[in-house]
Amino acid sequence: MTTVRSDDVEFPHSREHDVTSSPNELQRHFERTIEHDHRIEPRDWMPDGYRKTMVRQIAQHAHSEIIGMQPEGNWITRAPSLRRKAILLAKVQDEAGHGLYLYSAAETLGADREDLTVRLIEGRQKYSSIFNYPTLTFADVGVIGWLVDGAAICNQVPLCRSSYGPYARAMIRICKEESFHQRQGYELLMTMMRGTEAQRRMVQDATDRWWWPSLMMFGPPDVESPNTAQSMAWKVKRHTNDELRQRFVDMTVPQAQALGVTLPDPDLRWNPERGHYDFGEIDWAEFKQIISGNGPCNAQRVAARRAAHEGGEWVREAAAAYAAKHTGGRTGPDRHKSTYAASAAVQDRHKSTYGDSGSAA
Ligand code: BYC
Repeated sequence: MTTVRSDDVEFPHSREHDVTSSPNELQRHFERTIEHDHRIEPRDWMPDGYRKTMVRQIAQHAHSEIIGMQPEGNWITRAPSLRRKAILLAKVQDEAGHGLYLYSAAETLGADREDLTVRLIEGRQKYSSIFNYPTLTFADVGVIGWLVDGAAICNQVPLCRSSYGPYARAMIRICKEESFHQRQGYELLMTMMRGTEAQRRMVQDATDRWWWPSLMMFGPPDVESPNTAQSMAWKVKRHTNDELRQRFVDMTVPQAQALGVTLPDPDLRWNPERGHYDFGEIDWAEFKQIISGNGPCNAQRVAARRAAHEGGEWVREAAAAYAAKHTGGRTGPDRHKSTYAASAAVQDRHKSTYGDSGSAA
């Protein structure tokens, strides 16, 4: 038996095993990889359900980064100083980069980026609810950095230990940048709070509007989350939605106090028995409306994404023609496709040998 892992655990590698092992052995190997906290890599055998879950989550995450450029992008031309404009430009550009890492991670699972984009603009794939609210004043830029990026960090730091290798590695860099984004938001708000009474009112108003939507970013309550149990078992997610939401509240309350703003929740108070802050009921009806496409800005966000995609068609064509000329016909996505094709070919050989039962959904 070939062992390739560097630690002390005797560990068969699925690349060696793919063509010789039975479906049960493959499944066991996959489970042991997860159990030992190793990473699943693109060429490893994985159950179809795992692949689908990873494509779903990574694609939604990628779409969120790209759609998430819009609310803040709204303020680039109206930033109040050259310094604030440069910071905001850099931040929005970072979000584009995050989207690209994530689409690349999805491609390692055999997803096609063009197809994912079409699913997004046809409303067949989700993106984060948070980006369907309008940015009404420049204080929203600061509050997005503080609360939205703060929530993103709480949610995404554990994803650096997610079981799918390319996703976990992408998250490391994304989290470093998100933490810079959060600090820039907080610094902007501290500056405004030291300014005029009107500026302080703007910060409070933005906090009032973004607080509850930020809590919704963590997803439905655990009891209503259809994906959490399986994703936790596969170590895709390391904490439940409610655990991370609580962590965010506990982290943010002292930051609000230091800033001098009030969080808009009369039920928010320290609970010494639990060792956590209690907080009020989230408006889940609003959340459901938003993720069903009926939020204040859903139509506008998707229309802008569609226009950018259609307007960029000639650029993609030109880039593909240029790449084909310089690589003898092999373009970037094809490189991933060949990785996937190799992994799919191995799985197909299994199916022809053992039937479809090797794929545990
Ligand atoms: N918005 O069973 P559940 C950023 C969906 S980017 C919309 O709990 P799961 C940033 C969920 O997808 C922030 N949909 O699902 C960018 C599922 O749908 P389907 C994005 C939501 O996957 C630019 C259904 O509801 N972060 O921070 O176990 C500028 C049931 O939910 C939402 C990520 O994507 C939502 N809020 O857990 C600034 C992080 N919540 O497909 C900042 C990665 C849930 O079953 N993703 N849904 O119909 C995750 O960690 C998890 O996917 C979630 C949801 C915690 C979001």
